[in-house]
Amino acid sequence: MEESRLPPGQYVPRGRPVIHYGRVPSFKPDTWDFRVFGATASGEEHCFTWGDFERLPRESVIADFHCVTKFSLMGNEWAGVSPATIMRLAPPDPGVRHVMIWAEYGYSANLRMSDFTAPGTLFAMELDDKPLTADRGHPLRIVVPHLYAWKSVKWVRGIEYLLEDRRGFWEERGYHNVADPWREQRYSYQEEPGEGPP
Ligand SMILES: Nc1nc2c(c(=O)[nH]1)N[C@H]1C(S)=C(S)[C@@H](COP(=O)(O)O)O[C@H]1N2
Ligand SMILES: [Mo]
Repeated sequence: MEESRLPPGQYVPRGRPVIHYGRVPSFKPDTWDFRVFGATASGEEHCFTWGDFERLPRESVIADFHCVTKFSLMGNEWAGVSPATIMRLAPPDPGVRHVMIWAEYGYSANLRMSDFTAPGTLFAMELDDKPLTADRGHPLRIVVPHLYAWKSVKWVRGIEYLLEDRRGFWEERGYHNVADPWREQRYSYQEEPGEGPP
């Protein structure tokens, strides 16, 4: 393992830990939907069924990911739908600078638009050529490999375009609003002016 691939304070564990808050939701394909709401260009909400979502063009990304509890999972190959595809079909208002990712049971994480559209960010449906397992976020999770992994929301059900930044689940509970592991942005007390909502 190249030393340079591991952000400060991180280690590579033996297994591949699965971690989340609360229970693993069950997937019901008939009622599952993916909603794009908030500050859309048209002002209307967009809604994708599972059938719609499955037919979207897929891309893949190979990336490491880094949990703030200090383990890193190296060399994951994710396949799924790029944020650019969603933004093309459900465009944001030009003033949108932030996105809230929403999951089952109300889990959420906020992203700057620049992190949402970064090259490694993907709405993943597969990991290492297999559909995601239930505990890794089946049927859909976002991966934001360049930020701490609490931003890589599992069981995603929608996104909300934001004109003003707002904290998500862990960001409200003392974790850093931006969450760059290379800068060890772990906790909200480390935030510099401009890195979080007032
Ligand atoms: N919906 C949801 N997504 C979540 C979480 C969660 O509690 N709920 N935990 C996050 C955290 S803290 C981590 S480290 C990663 C873990 O992903 P993994 O289980 O695939 O290792 O999922 C993230 N996504
Ligand atoms: Mo985490």
